[in-house]
Amino acid sequence: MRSSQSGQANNLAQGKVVDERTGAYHSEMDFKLDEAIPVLERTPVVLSALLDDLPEDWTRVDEGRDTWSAREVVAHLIHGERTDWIPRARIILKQESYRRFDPFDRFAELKSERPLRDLLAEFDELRSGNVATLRGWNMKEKDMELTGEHPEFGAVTMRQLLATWVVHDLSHIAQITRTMARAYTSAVGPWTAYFRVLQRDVTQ
Ligand code: NI
Repeated sequence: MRSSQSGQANNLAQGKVVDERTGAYHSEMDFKLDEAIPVLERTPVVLSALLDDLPEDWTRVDEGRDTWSAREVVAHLIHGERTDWIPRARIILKQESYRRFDPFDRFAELKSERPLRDLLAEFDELRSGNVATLRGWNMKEKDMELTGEHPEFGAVTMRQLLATWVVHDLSHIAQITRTMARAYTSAVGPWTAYFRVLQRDVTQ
């Protein structure tokens, strides 16, 4: 059964997807650009609301060796705006004979000591520009099937790249909130047992 919200058809097209191993299910959505963009444009707002002007320790705690603090995640997101999503989408859209992406350096520019407010402002500005570029391309459904070549995965579609951009945002927001929650692992005392996020083996 389809329900509608503010005149738009519901897009829970795939219905429930069952994990055969555990029997658990979740529902999924088909990728639609006009549903993806509103998430992409909210991420800087979400991060600024969460992090700007917070007592600094919250933004510097991490989850241990080789893990990232909130500051480092924001620096990583800035790097993605400059070098990953839109540059790769542009390579796909041009459909020239050489369509291989440059590898994305996940560890570039992480250690910036600039004020977090500057990092958040830069991320906001870059993302606004990139969303404007994405909208300006005015891509159609058929453009979503165009492909580029990922250095590890081989052929990937525009649809997959843009869906990955959204999931990348959401997973880093989850990472930041998880890292912050874990800073109080000892502080909550016995309540630790109630929170999956405080169990050290939970990484997502
Ligand atoms: Ni990432």
